Parts: sequence; structure tokens; C-alpha cells
Amino acid sequence: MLKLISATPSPFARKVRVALMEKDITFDLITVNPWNANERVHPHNPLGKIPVLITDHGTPIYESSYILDWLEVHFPEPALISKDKEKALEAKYFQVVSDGICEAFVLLFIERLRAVNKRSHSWEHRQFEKIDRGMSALEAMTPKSGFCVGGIFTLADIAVVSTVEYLALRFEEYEFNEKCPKLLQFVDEHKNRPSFKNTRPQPQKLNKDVV
Ligand SMILES: N[C@@H](CCC(=O)N[C@@H](CS)C(=O)NCC(=O)O)C(=O)O
Repeated sequence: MLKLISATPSPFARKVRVALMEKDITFDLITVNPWNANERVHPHNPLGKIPVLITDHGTPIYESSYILDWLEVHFPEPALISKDKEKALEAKYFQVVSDGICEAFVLLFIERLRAVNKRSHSWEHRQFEKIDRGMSALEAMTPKSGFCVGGIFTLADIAVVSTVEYLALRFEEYEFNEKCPKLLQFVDEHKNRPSFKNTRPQPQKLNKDVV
């Protein structure tokens, strides 16, 4: 059986969990906290990051967008990406922006674990701007209602919902209502889809010694 090494708040791992559920693939969920010093993710991924999917042959596959591509090849139905190449690129673009926002937020979040006098405000500002510009790009791209690309549920919808709900959990002070009302409406319409409902992000406590 496939195994997925995952963490409860991770938007990257959530994309994979949603895809596995949408494709009705049975898998073992292994929940870890990848930031803990004693957590052993690196034997499966030299980069030490989750998500990692372990195949039936024991081969580890990592990087969420790559795992989604792998799933599409090995479990093509139901497709989470259009067979039309242009539409497929369009959907992947949502994922590029979404992953970029989440990666910038992880850097900001980790910086904020430092003692106040050790935090770099210019670094925090730099990450904030990436998140803010990314969210505004996503707000412009995403429809109020329906699906992001081609009238079908795709990895674009998965990426958008995972990103917005992750930020809503970890970045409460972000002005979602003012800055991205369309994204909120989109998430509201889709959040009760079973694969989203069953993978809602949950916080994990991070040790300050990570920095
Ligand atoms: N680009 C990667 C990002 C994965 C990622 O940043 N995972 C975080 C958790 S959300 C992690 O495991 N971080 C641990 C570390 O960097 O040491 C992907 O899409 O899979």
C-alpha cells in the first residue's frame, strides 16, 4: 500500500492527501512534525521535507507537484488535470503561484520563531511582499464560483483551497476580507467537498530551537 509522510498543517502535504482521496487510493498516512530535530524525514527525502509518498516498491517520491504528476501517471482516473495541454499548463500555473505563496509564508513563519531582537525585519518584509503579491495574483486568476480551469475539478482548485485555508490558519492577521474576497468566496463554495473537509489543516507546535 502507498504510504504518505505528511504533517497536519502542511498545504503541500494536503494537496497530495486531497488528490489521493479524489482518486480513491487507499494509503497509510504517517503524520510527523518535519521541523523536530529527532524527526527522520531525510532517509526518505535528502531535503528533509514532507510530503513524501512511498510507493508499493518502497521508492520515496517527494516535492508535492512532482508527487501529483506521478499520481496522474500511475492513477490516471479520475483525472485531476485536463488532457488538453494548454488547460493542463493553466492549472499548473495556479499551483506555481500557490506553492510560491506557501513557501514564502513558511520562511516568514520560521523567522517569527526567533527572539524579537534576532528577527530580520527586512527578511520578514520581503516574504510578506511575496505572499501579498502572490495572493493578489491568485485573487485575480480565481473565479468566484465554479472551477478554476476548464469547468472540471483539477489540481488548480486543490492548490487554491489548500493555500487559502493554510494562510487562514497560520496568518490570521492577513486582511483576507479586504484583499481577497473572491478567494474567500471560492473556498466557501468548495470547502465542504469531502476531500477538503477530511484534510482541513491543523496546527502543530514548532520548537523554537528550529532557528
Ligand atoms: N516545495 C516543497 C515544499 C515542502 C515543504 O516546505 N515542507 C515543509 C513542511 S510544510 C517541511 O517539511 N519543512 C521541513 C524543513 O524544511 O526542514 C513541496 O512542494 O513539497
